[in-house]
This record gives sequence, structure tokens and C-alpha cells, in this order.
Amino acid sequence: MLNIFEQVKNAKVIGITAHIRPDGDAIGSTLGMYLYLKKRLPCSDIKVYLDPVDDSFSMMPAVADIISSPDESKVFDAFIIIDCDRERTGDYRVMADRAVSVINIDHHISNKDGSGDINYVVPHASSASELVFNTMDKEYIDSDIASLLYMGIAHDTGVFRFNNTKPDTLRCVADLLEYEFDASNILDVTFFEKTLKQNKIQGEIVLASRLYCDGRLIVGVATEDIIEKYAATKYDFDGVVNQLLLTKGVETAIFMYPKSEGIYKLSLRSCTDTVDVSAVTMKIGGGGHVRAAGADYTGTWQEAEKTLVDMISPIFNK
Ligand SMILES: [Mn+2]
Repeated sequence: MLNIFEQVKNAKVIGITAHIRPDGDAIGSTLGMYLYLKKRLPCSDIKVYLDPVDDSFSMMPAVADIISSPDESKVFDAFIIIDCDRERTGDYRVMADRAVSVINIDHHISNKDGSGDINYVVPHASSASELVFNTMDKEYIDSDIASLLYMGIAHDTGVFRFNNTKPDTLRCVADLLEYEFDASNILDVTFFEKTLKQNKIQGEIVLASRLYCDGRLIVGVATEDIIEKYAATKYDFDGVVNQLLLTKGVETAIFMYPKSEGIYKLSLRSCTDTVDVSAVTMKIGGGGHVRAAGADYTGTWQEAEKTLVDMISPIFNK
């Protein structure tokens, strides 16, 4: 366990960041930490750096304080990287590399040794938000902080459904719900709601999806055609892989979309222990968790599909 205040109480300049393309957990954990440290260290200069977040998060506290470009000149006494290792902080890494001390709080098994000077990495924790909660002195938590951590835990557990939802996770959630905030509305707006465009895009991807391994593996692709037809961005694909996984009989789902010229972003999910998707993606330079992982693939989606099906089929046939 790490008490974050004890670690940074003498720091005058503090930076906080998470991974590129921040998800609910990255946003909730960093902004929760930000508001907490501002309360504990009102005289320190504390900033939170994240890529622009999806509109669905605009209702959350402190979103307006996010800075979306690295500060090249600042030297941080403490730089806190949450929900990822140093590599995945993208453009914000330069600030970590110049910092006096880097603190890394994460729950990704691919980062189990941590990449900071001080590390608090618990691979089996539900979310970075749950870990951030553990680092706090509870009397300083308020409704805003609680709502952010709640949102982060909800997102990384698929709203308390995935098997990373442990008794400790729900005890943490129970503590957070002692503070007053509209939990139901946060789930609707930040997690469940989709635009009609997003629903249509998901429909197209599901329509063209393919089953392998006797229906235990499903593959869906956001093709260039679909992207062009709907002028889709990466944010339009949130939740698609989880929807594919909900197909009856399916144990592992793969979703792919073109990330940049010649590179596909692969998202893998499993709902059983048969296929460890973290182990699969690590073989092609990615990583993540046993039941949720990702990788970047250089090549076409057809090549990526063949590579993954060839890797996963023997596991199902074992
Ligand atoms: Mn996370």
C-alpha cells in the first residue's frame, strides 16, 4: 500500500498523467488524484495532463482542468503516472523523464514491476481508480473525488460485471457511495449511452463479424468502408468488442480498427480462462490483462485476423 500524500508532501510542482487515448479509468483515477492532491497541497503547483477526452465525460468534475499538451519547460518534483507504464504516456513522457521522482500506480500485468522510482502496481486490482482510492486518507475524499473514482472502477469492471470485480472492489465502491453523487446518471452518460451513429457503426461491425473455433471465437472489424460511410473516429468504437463478446457461445472476441496508415489497433477480450489474451497480444508486441488486452498490428486486418486465429485456434483445440 502507498500513501500518496506521504510520498509527495514536499513536492512543489506535481504532474499527473495516464495513458494515451484515456478511458474511464484513466480519466477517473487521474482527476480523482488531482482533486485530492489539490486539497492536501493547496500551495503546490499541480497539473493533470491527458489527451482530449470524449464528450461523454464532460459532466465529470475537473475535466475542464485537463491540459492536453506537454509542458516542455517544467521540472516536476513528483510526476505521477497512473493506469499505465511510462511508455504508454505518449507525448507526456518527456515530463516524466525530466521529473525528480516518478510515481507509478497501475494494475496492468504487463507493467508488474512498475516503471517509476516508486511503484504501486497490483495486477489483480480492478482498476487504477481502486488503487488510487487506497492511496488516499479517507477523510479528504469528497463527492467530486468519489464520483471520479466510482466512474473509473465502473468502466474497468464493465459496470461491476467482469471477474476483476472482487469483494475488495465492491467494498471500495460501497465506501465511495457514502458520498453524495448521482451514480446512476454517471453510468448512463459515461458508459451506456451511445449516439445513433455509434449504434449504427456497431450494427455494421456485428453484421459482418465472423465466428471461428466452433463459435468460441468472434472477429469484428471497423473496415475503411464503414469508417468512410459514417465518418467514424476511434471514439465511435467504444464498447464494440464487449458487445461482440456477449454473443452466445463466444469465449474470446477480437475487434480491429485502423489506427494509422498501415497499422491496426487490436482489442481482445475473453469471458473465460481458456484464452489468456494478455499472453496472445504479448507475442505480437502488445499487452494488458488476462481477459482484456490490446496490440498494434502492422499490416492489413486480413493478415491480423489470420495471425490471431492461427494463434488462438490451438488453444481452443487443446
Ligand atoms: Mn485501467
